[in-house]
Amino acid sequence: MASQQKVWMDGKLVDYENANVHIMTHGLHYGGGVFEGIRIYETAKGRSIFRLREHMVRFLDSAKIISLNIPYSLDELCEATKETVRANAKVKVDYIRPIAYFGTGTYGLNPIKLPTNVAIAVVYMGVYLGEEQMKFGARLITSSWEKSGNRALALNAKVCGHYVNSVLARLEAVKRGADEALLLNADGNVAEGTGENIFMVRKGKIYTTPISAGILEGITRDSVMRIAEDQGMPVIERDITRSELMIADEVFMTGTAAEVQPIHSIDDMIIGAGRPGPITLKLQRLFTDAARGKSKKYASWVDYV
Ligand code: PPE
Repeated sequence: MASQQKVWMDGKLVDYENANVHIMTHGLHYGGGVFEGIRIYETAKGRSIFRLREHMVRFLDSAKIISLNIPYSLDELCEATKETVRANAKVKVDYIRPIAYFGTGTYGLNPIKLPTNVAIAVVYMGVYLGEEQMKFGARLITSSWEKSGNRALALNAKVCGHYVNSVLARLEAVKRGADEALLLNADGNVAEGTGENIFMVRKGKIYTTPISAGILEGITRDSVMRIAEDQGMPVIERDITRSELMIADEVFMTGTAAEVQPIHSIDDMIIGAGRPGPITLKLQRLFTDAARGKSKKYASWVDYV
């Protein structure tokens, strides 16, 4: 049965079945592409997109970093995203995946003469690490794989090829029966999860790792930092060690897919009381309200389609 789903590809909406790429695509061979993940929420005023503009700014910035020329403006990308969501009004989806990559033409690593392809697809993501995990907290392991460093990769860019590091760590977590992996950087400090930023609460103060630790500058991270600050609890950005997390009162992760995800344990060591803590729950509630357009203060974060 052909699905009703449509994908935006290089300016046109095509059927899901026809949204394919050529086998000699540079981005497939070498990971030369950039992507985004954006949530769609069902609200009282219909479907909405969370912080669309900020995601598309990061999309263009990621492309700039790898010298990938995206032939669309910020406004055009935002409009194309809305058009894609509208075209899929009847399909059960909650997540948008824009992707741009070096296409086909020449062979070998040098991408300079290659055209750029851009696509925007929608998918159903659901609760990223699972309903139970959202309720009771997820189980983390510390990955044996080191988080790649700032001298190797441009980690603030959301580049396709970077995610091999995350895939290795996620596989390790799954094989060990955990929900998600935490990665440490070359200095031994905490970087982030495979697709989430990390926060800890200790003695009433909230901390998160700095950009220099080799993390993606998360938009959920930014939203939570803003919300916490507005609650009179500014988040402190500084290096965090693995053993600090062990004795934290609360640990949670943030991401577009993961949203505000409480952490139950790290390497079988139970965090705090072993259930989502009060600050985590408060930030989670405020974030959820903001994302669903229920908060006047953060109304500008919500784009109705
Ligand atoms: N770190 C990494 C490495 C990362 O991939 C993400 C997003 C974040 C932090 C959080 O960023 P933000 O979404 O802007 O708050 N990970 C995306 C990919 C997930 C996937 O499985 O694919 C996401 O959450 O959309």
